[in-house]
Amino acid sequence: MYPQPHTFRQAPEPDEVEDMDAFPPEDQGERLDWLFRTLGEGMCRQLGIYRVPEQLVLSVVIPVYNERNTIHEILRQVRAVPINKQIILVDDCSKDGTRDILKGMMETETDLTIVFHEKNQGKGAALRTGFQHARGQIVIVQDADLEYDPSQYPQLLQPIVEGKADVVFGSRFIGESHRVLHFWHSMANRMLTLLSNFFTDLNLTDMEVCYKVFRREVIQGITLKSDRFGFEPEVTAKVARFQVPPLEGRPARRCRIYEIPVSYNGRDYSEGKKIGIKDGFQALYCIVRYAFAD
Ligand SMILES: Nc1nc2c(ncn2[C@@H]2O[C@H](COP(=O)(O)OP(=O)(O)OP(=O)(O)O)[C@@H](O)[C@H]2O)c(=O)[nH]1
Ligand SMILES: [Mg+2]
Repeated sequence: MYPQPHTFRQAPEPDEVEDMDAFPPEDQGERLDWLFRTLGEGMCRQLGIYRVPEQLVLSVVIPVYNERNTIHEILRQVRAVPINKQIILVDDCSKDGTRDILKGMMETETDLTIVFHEKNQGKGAALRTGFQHARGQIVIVQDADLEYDPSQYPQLLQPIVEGKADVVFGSRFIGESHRVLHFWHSMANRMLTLLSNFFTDLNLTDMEVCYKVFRREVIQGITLKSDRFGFEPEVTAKVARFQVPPLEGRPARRCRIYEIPVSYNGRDYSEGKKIGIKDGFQALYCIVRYAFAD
């Protein structure tokens, strides 16, 4: 990772923070125990009730570019998730007033780590900066628009919490509710996923999804180069190749990847959708490039 020109304010280390949204509060833990005893594991799962260990800290990395209409609401939703969190916001040199909003928050909202890029570089570059500041055991990517629902974090984390996965991808195409939008856009997504799978030998259904969750060692052990939306195919190719180092007699192994259905409240171009055909071609290029090169 090469250094980015940026200024930042680092929130206190997660385990030193006293007034974080600590979870579960005592009675919450008891309530969960009661639910698990009464309903059983299987039923709780079906109802979307999951346990997240109290000592777990989730680093939520939010790349932000011109999101003044949604920044307050996305932060409210992220904070409302009952998990210990480190929230990292990376402003990618917004021009619509978002930067001033975040500067104001630096004074008052001490639970946030806020980083400012001095020039616009793209989502991939913003994420690289964010990952460098991550201190939690697990790291999730959260877009700053309101297309994805943070209340799904407990479910997305579950395969890692249970020790079954090193990386979890959300998927908008396997069952959860989603807004019905453009046919050709979703076809392009599926074609890009297919081509990516062809080279990575993974059977993902949604390579371009925002919700990607990593054990911190994995994402900090990968060197990322794409500045813009090439991040998605690049990180997918590199995760597919990533070797988890040997541990306590266990040999090195490939990363274990899970997919979890996520809901998707996609926005339309009239509502601020920015991604376009150019980004599709860039993704295509990145799929082929990172299949063969690091
Ligand atoms: N478009 C864009 N987004 C950026 C940039 N830097 C950071 N981001 C953030 O990256 C996230 C994803 O960007 P979006 O434009 O929503 O991309 P998307 O969800 O793939 O596509 P849309 O359909 O346009 O929403 C958002 O949180 C942006 O604020 C940038 O240079 N351009
Ligand atoms: Mg978006």
